[in-house]
Amino acid sequence: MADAERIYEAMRKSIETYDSDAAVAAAEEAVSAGLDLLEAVEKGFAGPIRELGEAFDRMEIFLPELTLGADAMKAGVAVLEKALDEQGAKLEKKATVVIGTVEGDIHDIGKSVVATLLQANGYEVYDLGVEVPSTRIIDAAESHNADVIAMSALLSTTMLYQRDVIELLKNKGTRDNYYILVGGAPVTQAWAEEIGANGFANDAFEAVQLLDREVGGQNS
Ligand code: B12
Repeated sequence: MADAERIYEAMRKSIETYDSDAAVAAAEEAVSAGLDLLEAVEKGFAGPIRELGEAFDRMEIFLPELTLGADAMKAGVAVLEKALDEQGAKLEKKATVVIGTVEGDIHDIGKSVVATLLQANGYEVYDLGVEVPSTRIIDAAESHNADVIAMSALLSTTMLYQRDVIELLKNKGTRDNYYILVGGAPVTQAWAEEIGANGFANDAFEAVQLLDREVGGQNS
């Protein structure tokens, strides 16, 4: 669809030029044009932010620019999230999910996309934010009577906290109360198996499919 391509291009450009207002405007256009919002996140925003990350690795841009690009993406994604939340509010709840980015890790975009897509697909989601200490994740899972604990880690150093949470749960004797889902750029299926998580997903779409298969519907 030509209109979609034009909107994706405006979204891409907003990230490349670090322009939050343009990101919001393009995201609003995506919503009013009725585009598939997950596809819009991937095609419009996620590709360019990863390219900025690569430019950062090559030292062509520096941390302040990467941060501005991420801020633009967050502003645009917030618009898409709001629209997705409204879709989710109309659905019957499938299960309760507590999600957060683990201790020491400030990356929140991917985690928020996963949280939003789960919510849009009928899950009750408690998003604990970023840099969440392991004990807080466990406390929140208990207090919300969660079925699923979902943990994001974008750094190879912080993914160790995904294991930490599982070990703490084992020590408390409550490990089997939860379906534990892990993800984030450095996380793999092999890592999920090594630490004794129940599932791993590469992206938000896969996360919904996996939970629908494994836990979805248990509360309905
Ligand atoms: C944007 C970005 C930042 C922004 C974050 C802004 C924000 N508010 O989130 C800023 C500039 C602040 C930043 C900071 C840093 N960053 Co950074 N960052 C990135 C970058 C370029 C993109 C991440 C992103 O948002 N992608 C877009 C989203 C949509 O994709 P995603 O996060 O991968 O999420 C998808 C999947 O992974 C999955 N997913 C994610 N979470 C979960 C959770 C579950 C449960 C499931 C199922 C799935 C899932 O689904 C998501 C949606 O489809 C990556 C590069 C990359 N290729 O990932 C580096 C990257 C992650 N950063 C890196 C580093 C090193 C840092 C810093 C340490 C840099 C520094 N020198 O200060 C700091 C970290 C500080 C800290 N303590 O956390 C490294 C990590 C290397 C490693 N393996 O350890 C990377 C890989 C860059 C690189 N190649 O070196 N970063």
